[in-house]
Amino acid sequence: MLKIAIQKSGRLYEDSIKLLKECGIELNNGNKQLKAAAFNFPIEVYFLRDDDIPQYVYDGVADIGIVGENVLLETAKDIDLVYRLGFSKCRLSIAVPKSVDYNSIEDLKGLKIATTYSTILQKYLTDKKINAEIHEISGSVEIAPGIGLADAICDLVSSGSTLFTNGLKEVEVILKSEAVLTANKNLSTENKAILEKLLLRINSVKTAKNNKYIVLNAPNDQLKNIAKILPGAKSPTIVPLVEAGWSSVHSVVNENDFWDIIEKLKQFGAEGILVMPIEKMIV
Ligand code: PRT
Ligand code: ZN
Repeated sequence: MLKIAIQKSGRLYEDSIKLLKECGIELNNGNKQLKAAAFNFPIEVYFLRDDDIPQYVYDGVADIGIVGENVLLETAKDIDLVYRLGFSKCRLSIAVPKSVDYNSIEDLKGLKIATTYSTILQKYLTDKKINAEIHEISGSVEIAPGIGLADAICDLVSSGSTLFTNGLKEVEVILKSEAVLTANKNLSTENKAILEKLLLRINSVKTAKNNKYIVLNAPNDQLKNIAKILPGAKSPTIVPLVEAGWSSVHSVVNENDFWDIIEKLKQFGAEGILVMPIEKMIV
């Protein structure tokens, strides 16, 4: 039985549960209890505060856990980062009052910086050879400059509206963070095998999200050109249409190249292009 720790409530909770669901893992009960077993996969889910998850994974109370990379790095526990999950994206940044004339990182020298991320900030300042004072506080970091507690802050930013409403501007990005799957370094052979199975499922869900299934009609004299730009999983499927001289082409395209490919397909005379989401993709 593999024990996975996820956040009990907060920004990571819903996407963590959704991921398990997309992996076909059904839980017996909600997050009202401390833990819930899955009835169709050998996994047990522990609902915890995100800050505690790295410690529990390190101690082996949980075998694996989902946390923000920011929390993983701040707690600095010796556990593995096994998969970048791509949700709860944010950045850890330094911000100063809007009125401050800021030109380079040198301008942080001698300042007092309020943060809840003192470990990551200290490492960053040391690496950049900046001597500044770190003032560790436990919350509402964004109000620190306004009440005269600090000259600058170091906090998580996503839309930037918290900084904006507090009269601050983002001047340095220290870390780009997202939710990650972490694991204890000494998993049993049995649990390693379960983790491998889980990773296969996670990977197929993530790959599917990054790809689209595409179907189109093309004139036969352009099939060679079209096959070149639609590699698909291996190569495209080509089926003749009833109408002479035309074929239907089926393939898979990556989200990143999507519009480039569509433009080229149109140049090669493709018609009736259909694009569909893929639920799972095992490559
Ligand atoms: O109760 P528990 O301890 O489990 O939860 P928590 O309150 O400590 O964490 P929670 O749920 O707020 O965040 C969990 C994780 O979500 C973080 O560790 C990050 O990895 C990730 N995440 C993504 C964020 C944000 N985006 C985010 N915007 N965490 C916090 N914020 C806060 C930020 O601290 C600031 O106050 O939102 C504000 C800034 O947002 P914008 O949109 O105004 O820029
Ligand atoms: Zn927390």
